[in-house]
Amino acid sequence: MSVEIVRTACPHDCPSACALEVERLSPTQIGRVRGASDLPFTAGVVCEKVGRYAERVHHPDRLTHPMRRVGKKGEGKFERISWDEALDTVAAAFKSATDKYGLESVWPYHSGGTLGVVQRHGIERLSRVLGYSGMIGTICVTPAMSGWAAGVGGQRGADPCEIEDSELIVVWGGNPVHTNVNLMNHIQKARKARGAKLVVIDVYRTSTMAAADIGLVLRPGTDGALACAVMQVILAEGLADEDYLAELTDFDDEVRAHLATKTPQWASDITGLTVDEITALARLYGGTKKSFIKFGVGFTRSRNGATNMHAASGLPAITGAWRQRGGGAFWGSFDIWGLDTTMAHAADKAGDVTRMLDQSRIGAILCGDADALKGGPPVTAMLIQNSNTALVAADTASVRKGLSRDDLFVCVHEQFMTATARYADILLPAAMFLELDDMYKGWGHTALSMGPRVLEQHEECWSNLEVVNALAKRLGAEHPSFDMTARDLLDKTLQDSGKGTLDAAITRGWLDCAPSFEDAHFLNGFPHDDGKFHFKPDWSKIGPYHEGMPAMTDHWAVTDTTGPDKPLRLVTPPPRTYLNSSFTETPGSQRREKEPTAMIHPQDAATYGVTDGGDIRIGNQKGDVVLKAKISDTAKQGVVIAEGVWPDTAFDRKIGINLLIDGTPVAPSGGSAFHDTAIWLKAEADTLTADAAD
Ligand SMILES: Nc1nc2c(c(=O)[nH]1)N[C@H]1C(S)=C(S)[C@@H](COP(=O)(O)OP(=O)(O)OC[C@H]3O[C@@H](n4cnc5c(=O)[nH]c(N)nc54)[C@H](O)[C@@H]3O)O[C@H]1N2
Ligand SMILES: Nc1nc2c(c(=O)[nH]1)N[C@H]1C(S)=C(S)[C@@H](COP(=O)(O)OP(=O)(O)OC[C@H]3O[C@@H](n4cnc5c(=O)[nH]c(N)nc54)[C@H](O)[C@@H]3O)O[C@H]1N2
Ligand code: SF4
Ligand SMILES: [Mo]
Repeated sequence: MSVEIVRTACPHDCPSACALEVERLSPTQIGRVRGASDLPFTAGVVCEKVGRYAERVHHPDRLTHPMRRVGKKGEGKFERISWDEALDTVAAAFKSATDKYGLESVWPYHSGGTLGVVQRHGIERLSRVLGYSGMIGTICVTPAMSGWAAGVGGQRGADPCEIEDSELIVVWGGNPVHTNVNLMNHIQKARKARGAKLVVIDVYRTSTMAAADIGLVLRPGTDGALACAVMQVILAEGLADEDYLAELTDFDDEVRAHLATKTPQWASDITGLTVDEITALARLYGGTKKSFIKFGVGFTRSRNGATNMHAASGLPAITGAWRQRGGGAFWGSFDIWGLDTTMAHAADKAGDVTRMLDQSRIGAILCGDADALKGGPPVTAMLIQNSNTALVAADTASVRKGLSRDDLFVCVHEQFMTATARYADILLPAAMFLELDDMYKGWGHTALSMGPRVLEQHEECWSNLEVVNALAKRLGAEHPSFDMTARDLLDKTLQDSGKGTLDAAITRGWLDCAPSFEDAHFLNGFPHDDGKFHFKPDWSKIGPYHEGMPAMTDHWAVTDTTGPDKPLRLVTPPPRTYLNSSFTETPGSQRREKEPTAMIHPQDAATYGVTDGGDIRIGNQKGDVVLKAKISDTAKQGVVIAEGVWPDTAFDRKIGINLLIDGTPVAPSGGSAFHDTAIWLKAEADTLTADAAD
């Protein structure tokens, strides 16, 4: 068999958007997948789950043809139908919803199954052109973005490839060994080349922390307190760059007096770190100008997530590290791309959408909450692409109750029979990235990776764009994009953005969209009206839920309340080889992840009579789930770590762990507090005894 190496890019919901080299064994079959070496951020590295993508793209359980539901909603019983019949049914359902309740009762819904410029957001054209409800995508990075916007202003920062020039790298609230593996390669280069130190700040001893010189394990949702105390020491010990503060920030006597009270002892009481740990971090950070903070998103998935990001983002302003190559900070590059998506996303019609619904509040929306529905009509018809919302959204019991409504029509376009797919009235088979054309914004670096098609169409699987275009025709939607292929739209987008032709970009493999060093480091000012970093943010300009947010860099004590009924805190971070609920179907990932596990501190294990490897039940007012216990002092006492959003089948009540996650929007702009849940815990034998006694 002749092996051809073909270039494309990874579409998955990951900051890396790796440029890939795929072994093509035939027009319908691939072998190994490797990272391309010429894209500086990818640098030949790829995660293990995509390395063995043959397992996913050639998976026997892929959906292969359109289907109509024959069982109950959620049951997963379907019969085969043709594409014409499926699309006619969806169009008729949308029209009848519109006739009854108006255009806003139809809600096209999507998430990050693919990050493709064309295939991900193309669905929004339905809302923009036809007047359906639109969606504000909040499930992932909104709290991080809000916190960064409050202080820094724009969504960019120092290029992560500069880490190779750093002397001190702080990985804060992220676990790149699991979630952004290429970053580790750049960190290791800095350590080898110049003995750079790596500090990792997390709520448990992650795989990334295992590689660090210094690991700090704090209590969840307390990063703002740590950041304030580090600033207090730096200011008190004369390590701050006072010129920088005066020139490029709003730092004043009020902020100085405020931070002076945030002593290491104060922060120690909140974070659970020792005074020595906090002071040592402050002296190390304050004494190293070439210091690069790489923020993860994990530490923002708390009720106070945006204020934690805001507080920590002030550190490079205190030391003036922004002035240095290899210094400053980065969390995500969302405003660097300069893409004109007038055609690809009908961006010129974005303002025509009359009702924007919050993606994260899908449970409340589908259950008829008037506030979540913005006082408008109920949602009675949906097209869902790229999302396994029934499993991954907060408050999954409400999501499922909503999806079960008899008066709601749901079309799901999916690759597998997911929890969400089971609720579909019409279920459509989706193509995978190797079978379609797109390009991907590497939001954890600065390149736009080109992802041309590698394989022929699989069975009857269609791309997102093909489904949306075909549906638009049936619904009478008028926009030139509905007559265009993915390649047409990619070429048009690139050319309209002054980035050349698609063919040229594909030949290159990727396009660098990095801002200049000065812009990335805000040397000519921060993207606020006054050009300054804000220690005193105006939260009211950032989002609607700003009430009560702190006026200055601070710890905001609003995390889920523990008490006698819920004494512990649950954190649910990403595992290494499942990506949200994607890859939970691949044998290689299943072998590595094994089963849903909760890591429990030895003292808690003793308190609750938990044995290593035994079953435990954790719960709150929303419900409970059973997991395997692993006794470990990886986190602080009182903190339970359960990696992964496992499929329903892994749980006794056939509903996953997000049953326990609260659906209230995170301040100030929404999002979900996935790592901020107060819980009770029982050894499962106790539960059984208690149940038997009832
Ligand atoms: N293998 C794998 N890769 C992934 C994903 C996956 O599920 N699996 N998900 C993808 C997606 S959608 C995204 S958005 C990115 C996210 O990637 P990251 O930026 O890494 O963020 P998270 O993965 O959400 O969380 C990472 C870490 O945050 C820690 N954390 C939680 N709460 C706190 C806190 O209060 N303080 C501190 N300091 N740390 C805290 C968690 O313990 C975890 O180790 O990764 C992507 N890549
Ligand atoms: N407890 C807990 N919950 C979390 C998180 C957490 O850390 N803890 N993380 C949260 C985060 S950061 C995020 S971003 C969300 C992610 O939530 P989702 O974006 O819903 O992520 P997935 O569960 O991976 O589901 C994506 C689905 O899209 C499908 N898909 C992939 N490509 C395509 C395509 O081209 N077309 C179509 N039609 N479908 C496709 C996949 O098969 C998969 O079922 O989950 C959130 N939920
Ligand atoms: S690291 Fe992320 S972008 Fe790279 S191949 Fe893996 S999932 Fe895809
Ligand atoms: Mo995400």
